[in-house]
Amino acid sequence: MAMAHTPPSKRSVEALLVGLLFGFTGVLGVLYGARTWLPPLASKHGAGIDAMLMYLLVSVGTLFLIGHIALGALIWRAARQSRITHRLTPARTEWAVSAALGLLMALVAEGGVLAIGLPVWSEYFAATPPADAVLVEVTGQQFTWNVRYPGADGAFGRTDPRLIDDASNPIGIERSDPAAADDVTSVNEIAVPVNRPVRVRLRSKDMVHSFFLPHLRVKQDAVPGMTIEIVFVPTREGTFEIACTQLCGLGHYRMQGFLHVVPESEFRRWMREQSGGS
Ligand SMILES: [Cu+2]
Repeated sequence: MAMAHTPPSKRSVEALLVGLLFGFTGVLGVLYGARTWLPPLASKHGAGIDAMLMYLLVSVGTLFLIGHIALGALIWRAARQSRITHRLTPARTEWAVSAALGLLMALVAEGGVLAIGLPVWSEYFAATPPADAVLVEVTGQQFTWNVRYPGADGAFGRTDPRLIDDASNPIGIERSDPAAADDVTSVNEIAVPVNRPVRVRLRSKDMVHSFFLPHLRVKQDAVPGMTIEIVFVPTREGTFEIACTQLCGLGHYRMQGFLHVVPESEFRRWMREQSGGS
C-alpha cells in the first residue's frame, strides 16, 4: 500500500495539517455563528424558545464533542498497531454500552427540550386565550398579509369567497353582516399594544404561507382551509419585520409586512385611523 512507503514523520505532519484545517473551520464557524445569532428578543414566550435553543446547542454540542474526541482517541490508538489484535470488550457489552449511550443522549436532548418547551407550547397555543388579548386575523395570500381586527363588537363579520375582490375586498368580507360593519382591515401592517397578549388567527387564501416574526420568536404556517391560532406577548416597542417563511411562489421574497408594537394610546389612535375615523 502507498501508506506503508510514506515515512512516519511525513504522515504526522499531514495529520496535523488536516487536524488544523478542521479545527480552524470549526472555530471560524462558531465565530461567524455568534456574530449572526438570533435578533434581539421582543416577546415573553420567546425567552423560553431561546432557552430551549441554547440548551440544545450546549447539550448536543457537548455530546458531539465528547463523541468525536473519543472516536479520535480510539482511531489514534488503533493506528499505532500494525494489525487488528482484539476487541476491546465482548460483543454483548458493546451492545449494552451502545444502547445505554443512545438512550442517555435521547434523554438529555429530548427530555430537556420537552421540559423547557412544553410550558412554552401551552402558552403559545393557549387553550384558553387571555381575556385582555388583542384579536387579529391574518390571512396570507400571494404575496401579501391581509390583516383584520374585529372592531368594537369583538366579532369578525362573515366572509364569503364569492365576494373576494383583490383590489377592494381581498378576503371577501360580507359588508351586509352587522358584525362586519366595524371590522378594521389593513394590508401588511399590524399594530398591537405593548405588553398585552396578541391572539393571531392565521388563515390562507391560496397556499401554505408561514407567518414569521423573528424578533418575537413567532413562526407558524398559514394553511388553506384551516384557522390556526397563536398567542404571544410583545414586550418591546418598535417596528418588527413580518416575513413569509414558506416558499410560496415567484413573489415570495417580497411578501413582507411590519408589526408595530406601540403604547396603548397610540394603538387606539391607529385603530381609529384605520377604521376611517378621526
Ligand atoms: Cu408566502
